Amino acid sequence: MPTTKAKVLRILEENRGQTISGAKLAKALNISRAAVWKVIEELRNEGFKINAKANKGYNLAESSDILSVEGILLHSQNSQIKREQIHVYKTLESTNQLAKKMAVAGVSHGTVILAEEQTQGRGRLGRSFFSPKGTGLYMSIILCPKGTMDQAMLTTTAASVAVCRAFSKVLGIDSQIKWVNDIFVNNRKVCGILTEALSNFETGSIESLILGIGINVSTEKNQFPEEIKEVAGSLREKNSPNTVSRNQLAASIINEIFTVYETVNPQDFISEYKSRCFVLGKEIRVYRGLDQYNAKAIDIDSQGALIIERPDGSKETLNSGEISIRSKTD
Ligand code: BT5
Repeated sequence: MPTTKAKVLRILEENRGQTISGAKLAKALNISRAAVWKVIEELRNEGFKINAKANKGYNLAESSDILSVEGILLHSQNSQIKREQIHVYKTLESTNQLAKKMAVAGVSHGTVILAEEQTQGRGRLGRSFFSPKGTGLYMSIILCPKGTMDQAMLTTTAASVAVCRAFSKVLGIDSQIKWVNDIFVNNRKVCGILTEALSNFETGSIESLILGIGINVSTEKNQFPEEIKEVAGSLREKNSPNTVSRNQLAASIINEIFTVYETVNPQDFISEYKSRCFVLGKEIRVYRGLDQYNAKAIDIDSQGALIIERPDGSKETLNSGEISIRSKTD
């Protein structure tokens, strides 16, 4: 059941930018005007930009961009996602970390965890993901597949395509994929995906997949730490006229993920993945554990693995690992 606060927020979200009288809100929710005022104050304290005009009422400013269950539900056409499956936090160490705990505790397929900020956002192989407050989208989706490890790879592939589709639909932004899980806009990494699997020790089957998605929405260039300044970028650059509603973007990504996840024929999204994958045909450097070598990126197979060709002509299929594109001088 939504709380009174959630109900007020829902009405404000539905009428974003328009002023609604306190009396109308009070009547719609069957509470006193004083109670409405109290809830408005609570929302303001949480960071929502709500304007109050004497004798007129309240409006949620167009520029207010705080993540909320109500905001996500409003933009979600996916009837599968339920209010109680969306969990929004101000700050977390890592949404993937909490998602894992919740998956172990047995939450349902499709549960989503979001945070305004992560203090220990994680990348792959023990790396970190810079996750500052209020300017990014950091979320984890718990999926309970019936399958083997292959599905983890395919899920990351599907998720990359889903995120690109959401960027295009919500923002009209064209994006490219760097195998295996990075999404680039204007040659800069704007999104990273970390898929973690929880498997059943005895049967070896996967019980849940945690799909962690981190996006720089409006993080400014000078906000990024020195070591990633050259590679990281954001969806919305400074002074851009476009505002990005993170709730809308989150809803669209969730929607697209369910759509691709339930695709019967993975080849549908594999072909889109390939067309967006900018490493194909390029000379690359492969890093696998302590080993590293040169190769050419040839193709993506039906599972999302990268097929490469070594200088001696031998081919290899990479299920995981790290690559970089070599410049002519490398
Ligand atoms: C990733 O790892 O890019 C996966 C990132 C997944 C983050 C999400 S946020 C929600 C969920 N909860 C978590 O704790 N994690 C997931 P990887 O391919 O290993 O890339 C990490 C590398 O990208 C770092 O070593 C940096 O070089 C760079 N990097 C770090 N933060 C970045 C950022 N905000 N934007 C662009 N590049 C970044």
